[in-house]
Amino acid sequence: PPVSLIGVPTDVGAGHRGASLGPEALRIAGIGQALAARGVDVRDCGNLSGPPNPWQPPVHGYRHLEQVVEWNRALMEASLRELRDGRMPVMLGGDHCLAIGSITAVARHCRDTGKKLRVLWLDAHADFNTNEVTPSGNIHGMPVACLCGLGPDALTRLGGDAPVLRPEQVRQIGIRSVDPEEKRLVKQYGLDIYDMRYIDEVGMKAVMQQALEGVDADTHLHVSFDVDFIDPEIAPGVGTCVPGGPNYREAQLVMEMIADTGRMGSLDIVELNPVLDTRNQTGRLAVDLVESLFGKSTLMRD
Ligand code: DIR
Ligand code: MN
Ligand code: MN
Ligand code: MN
Repeated sequence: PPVSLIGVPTDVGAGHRGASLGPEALRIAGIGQALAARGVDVRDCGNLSGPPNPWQPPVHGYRHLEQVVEWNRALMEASLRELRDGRMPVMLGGDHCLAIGSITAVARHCRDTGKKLRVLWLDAHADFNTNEVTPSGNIHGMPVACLCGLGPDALTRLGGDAPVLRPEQVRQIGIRSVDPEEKRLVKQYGLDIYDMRYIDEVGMKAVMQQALEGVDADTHLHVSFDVDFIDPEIAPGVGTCVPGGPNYREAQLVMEMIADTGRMGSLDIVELNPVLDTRNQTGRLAVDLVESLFGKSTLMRD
């Protein structure tokens, strides 16, 4: 389908400033041209606007809740508009709090069109904190919990009904940093987590086969790609680096196997922080991986 790039220059959900510059870094790394070169019909919708970052401490365990709600409401509406227009929204983030608005829109669209929704969450983190257990108050550490109905009404009911997702619709890949109380919650909710230990043991190919099991012609696949998923040796431009992530080829294989399904209907690219990057290295790597998500393959498979 045709693609709509939606810039979401927010860092109100993060603990470092700078992810708000991510959309421009992705554009400068050539995301639009790269997709056009794949034969994709691309439209850049420009950036959404929202409240500035007030840089305040958390209140009741949430930092900038009001601003996070406002950004996500704007994104949910913009994304739903593109989906209803028959286009694939590609979110240029921005911090990972934006997945609340983006996935709420996708879930609504799936309900309207009778599609099954599967979410692939590529991340070093489980993003399943609540205000009661968060060590930071940063809402980018909470989107999966909010989507599963755990969180403030303003976020869990952005689209009206909650929960937006059942945990069994989510597959998390690359996880290697989960806070102690968050660990208890993901177990309680039965989240399907392919952590780095499991990836080491069975290999990325088997992991992806399992994560994509049951994806069929009636499935809308949403990919939420937190750039800190990738090993920080090759992707330093993120606010929360965790060593021991997928290497270049493992990350490519993930993208290639997603592309092979032909079912990706929406994509978040989040947490790229150009302030912490080296000559846009991480931005360029993200674009390289996104090309694979759209079917670019190596010579041997063409
Ligand atoms: C940590 C870091 N788990 C927190 N989280 C994320 O603050 O909740 N970093 N998502 O990207
Ligand atoms: Mn992360
Ligand atoms: Mn994340
Ligand atoms: Mn490339």
